[in-house]
Amino acid sequence: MRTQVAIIGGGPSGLLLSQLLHKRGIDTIVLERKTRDYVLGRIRAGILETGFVELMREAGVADRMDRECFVHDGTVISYGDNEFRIDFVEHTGTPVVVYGQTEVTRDLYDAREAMGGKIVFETEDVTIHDADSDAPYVTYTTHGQEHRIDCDFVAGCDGFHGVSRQTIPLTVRREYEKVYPFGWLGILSETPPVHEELIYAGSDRGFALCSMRNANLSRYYIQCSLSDSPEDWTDAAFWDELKRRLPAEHAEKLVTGPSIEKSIAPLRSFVTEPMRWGRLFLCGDAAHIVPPTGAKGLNTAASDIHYLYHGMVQHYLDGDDSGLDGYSEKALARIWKAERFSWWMTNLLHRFPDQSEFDLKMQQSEIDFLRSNREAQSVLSQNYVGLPY
Ligand code: RFL
Ligand code: PHB
Repeated sequence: MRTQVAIIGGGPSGLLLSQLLHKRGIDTIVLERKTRDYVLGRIRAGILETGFVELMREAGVADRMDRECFVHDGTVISYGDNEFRIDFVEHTGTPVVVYGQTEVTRDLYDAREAMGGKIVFETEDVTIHDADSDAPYVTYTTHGQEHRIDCDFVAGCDGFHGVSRQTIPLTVRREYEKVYPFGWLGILSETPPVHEELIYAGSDRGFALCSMRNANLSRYYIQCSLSDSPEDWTDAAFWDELKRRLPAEHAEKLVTGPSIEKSIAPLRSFVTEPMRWGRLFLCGDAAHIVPPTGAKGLNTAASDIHYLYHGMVQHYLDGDDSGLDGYSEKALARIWKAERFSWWMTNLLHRFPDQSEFDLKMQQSEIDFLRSNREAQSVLSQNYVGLPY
């Protein structure tokens, strides 16, 4: 088989790139390790920057999103019973959009299938060969049979645990990582959200987040210990702990119900440099991870796809390689800012095991400053709605 761009990974990054390139007449094959249902069963991001929304529109897959999404002009931040609101639109003129990653991915799969896009599921042993030559190729097996795809470029969109990043030799690759000493326990429940906007809640017992997917589907998280497993937490214990971390006014209004999904995500900051090696380009979680506190993971994947897509279009349609040559530097410049913001939001609102009394005072002063200072709120807003591409 031959294609122009072999895409490893059928998550949001790989599918969005495939769909955008297809619209410009550039041929791709997507290789996904799991089944479509498995990918759609992962409950992840909920908040989209407008840059992401515009990319979905450009890809021709925004109709359902435009109909069903919620637009949020701001968010609530609380500590104990004290809360304040930050108005993104007042500070930046831009809101964010609430539309789940599951729905984004479903829309992309539907569009790829409708256009006859080539997606191979349940691929095993995907291996990238000769990425630093002019003739790269990818081999994989499905149902016991080995296949080979010759291509011009390989896009590594296979997430944090994928093979693409590992293909770059350690003599070239430099990795930066911070692992946080806690995780997020998340549940999904068919209950109305406790508040019309998200609530990011710090408390003496740890962080909590009230988010949503739609008018009768809520997504809640609490900071938990890394040694916990979802089975340790009954629904009743989760709701009790969540209420303790929210301002009383919201805790009283919280509608509880059975969880329909419960999982724990560890928190990590991670960046690999460079994001390009020869004809291999890394995108999304394959190249970088942020703790979810700033809602930046999927959104940084989208900015990578934006840069790579435009670089590929320049290459194929104009014979100009400057976009591809500048990809790594340009993508990383935006990534590091999102890394900083996510790290800062995480430090602002979580309880750390080794925090001293002094550290707690610093955290409290930072929250007080944010509450009372317009410029600080503006800085948070600019980062939250997304820095320009
Ligand atoms: P994905 O989604 O991990 O997709 C990679 C795909 O590659 C496949 N794969 C392989 N395929 C073939 N061969 C191999 N060897 C392969 N290895 C892996 C995998 O099966 C998978 O289908 O990466 P992608 O596409 O880069 O997308 C990144 C996003 O999923 C991620 O950044 C976000 O979910 C992060 N995130 C959030 N991001 C936001 O922008 N806003 C949020 O509100 C937000 N909330 C979150 C989040 C992530 C969370 N978790 C669970 C980590 C909340 C949580 C709890
Ligand atoms: C979510 O709805 O899953 C969500 C929202 C905001 C975040 C992280 C996750 O910062």
